[in-house]
Amino acid sequence: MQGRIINNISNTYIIEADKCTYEAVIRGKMKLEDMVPVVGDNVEFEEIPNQIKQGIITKILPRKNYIKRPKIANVTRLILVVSIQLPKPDLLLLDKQLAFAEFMKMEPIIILNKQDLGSIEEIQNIQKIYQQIGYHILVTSAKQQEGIEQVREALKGQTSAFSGNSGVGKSTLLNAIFERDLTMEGVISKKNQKGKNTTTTVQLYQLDEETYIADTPGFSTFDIYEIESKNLYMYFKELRLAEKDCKYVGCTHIKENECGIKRALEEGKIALSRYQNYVKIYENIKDKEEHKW
Ligand SMILES: Nc1nc2c(ncn2[C@@H]2O[C@H](COP(=O)(O)OP(=O)(O)OP(=O)(O)O)[C@@H](O)[C@H]2O)c(=O)[nH]1
Ligand SMILES: [Mg+2]
Ligand SMILES: [Zn+2]
Repeated sequence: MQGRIINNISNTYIIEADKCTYEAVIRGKMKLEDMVPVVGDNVEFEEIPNQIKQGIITKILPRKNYIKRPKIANVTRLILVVSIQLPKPDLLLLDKQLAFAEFMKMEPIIILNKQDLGSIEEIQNIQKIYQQIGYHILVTSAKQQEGIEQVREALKGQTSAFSGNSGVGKSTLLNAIFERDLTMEGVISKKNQKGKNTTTTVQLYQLDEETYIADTPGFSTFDIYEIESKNLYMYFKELRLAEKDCKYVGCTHIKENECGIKRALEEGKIALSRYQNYVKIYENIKDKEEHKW
């Protein structure tokens, strides 16, 4: 049989197949190979005779991609959630995640949530930066269920993962999309010190036949360091475009003169915050590279 892993807690995997869920373990000899199944994997499994909806996973089908932290496979769309207030927009994290999405070949979509807490001007300032680059940016108010239909539309036929700082409203958005309280359905959230529910494990939800959505504890610690510093500009779409006007091979776009990217910045074709975040992330990665050995 074939199915998709939607949850994993220690050695137990929950598989969804033909509208049924199965509780499965890994076949003993599979553990010897280095591939271990993760949430999002499509797998082959055998039903255990005489056991109700229980199985043994025998094979992982080829993956489109694989994210290490949190462990999840076959994510085709990354939904990057920022809130306009509480917490304030973290554009450094957003730009990091956008670069990571480009690197991993996941299509990113930005959701600007908590519209009700911000002024039109604040919202438009952020919208402008990202629309100019060509990113899809949706404005929502999850708590008031505003803008949810356009989010559902953007998720169709994809496996999407929601990411963003704690408290931006990822779980609230998911509840609005599914029109039910998902966080109450499983052991996916626990109360943090402030007594709020915070997501702690990866769980895949099926919206319709071909649409899956992951609630995750967030990708804040994810491996941006898989990108080499010299290649970072390629994952900033508007920087990549301007790079053709750089004069020197191996231009880092930071200290050099006659740099196409710095010229585009001066001409207002690149937003200052994007460039500043590029420099910060570049130096971050560079630092890691130099301390590797
Ligand atoms: N005013 C306002 N509050 C919102 C909105 N969306 C979510 N909230 C509130 O923001 C708080 C955090 O929302 P969550 O959905 O738990 O945030 P999260 O991103 O899942 O947080 P973690 O699970 O910790 O990563 C809750 O108190 C929500 O009620 C919104 O559109 N407007
Ligand atoms: Mg949450
Ligand atoms: Zn340059």
